[in-house]
Amino acid sequence: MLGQLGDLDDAASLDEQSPTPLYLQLQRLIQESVRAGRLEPDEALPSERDLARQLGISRVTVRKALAGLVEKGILVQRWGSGTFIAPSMHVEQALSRLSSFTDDMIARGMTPGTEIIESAVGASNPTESMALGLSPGEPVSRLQRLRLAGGVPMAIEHAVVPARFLPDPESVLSSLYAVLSARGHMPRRALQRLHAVLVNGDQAKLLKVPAASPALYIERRSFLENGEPIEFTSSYYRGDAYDFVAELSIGQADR
Ligand code: 16G
Repeated sequence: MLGQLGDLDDAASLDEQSPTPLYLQLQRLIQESVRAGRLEPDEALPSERDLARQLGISRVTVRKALAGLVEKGILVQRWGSGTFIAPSMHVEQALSRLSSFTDDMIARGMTPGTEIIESAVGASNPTESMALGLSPGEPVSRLQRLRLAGGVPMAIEHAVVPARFLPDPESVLSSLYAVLSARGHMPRRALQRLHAVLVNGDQAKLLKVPAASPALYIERRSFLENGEPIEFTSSYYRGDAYDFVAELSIGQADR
């Protein structure tokens, strides 16, 4: 099995003289192999003992390295059967369809999860009033959530909804769109813009990625059938987990 692990069976890749602790070097080696596709989702890692022997390091060091990667969601430990590369969490989302996180994950056979970080009603700030077409200070419900797929953090979302459509943000326990839809306020159209960013320390902790990892910052403004703004959401999506795909066709004017 070690033969399939590419760099991992190259003991020379770990440098005992380096100021970087060996467990961190091993973590980087495994992460790099996952990124490069040398280690595939669901692939089993050799046992701690085999890894230690092969790399010429102690089992304690191997255990520490693996535990750190389990913590980050890169490896999973299955009792009785060993340590595996985490299942693929790569998601492609069509940019042309208005869908909710919950529906997107279910459509891909993943179990959506939500951890509420904060939910509160307050006076809209100038950015929120502008985005939602509200009078300055008009009340808004704010909802900050960590979104997960199969228990793995995928995105941090900060949604702002005019309080007249959602007076009780604490009623949203999982899907925002399900709650809005049940109240007859389902978004029908949205404008979205996105750009690349690096996550800050707090975001990295929540998303369980190394500090300063790449992410996609996405802003969505959605509207009701009658054109009224219903949602202004800013999200940080893990850059390694998401592809946004757009279908393009030649417009009338170009033909
Ligand atoms: C998506 C939307 C977000 C919306 C959420 C509702 C993007 C970039 N963002 O994550 O704006 O609030 O879905 O999902 O697609 P929910 O109904 O599962 O809460």
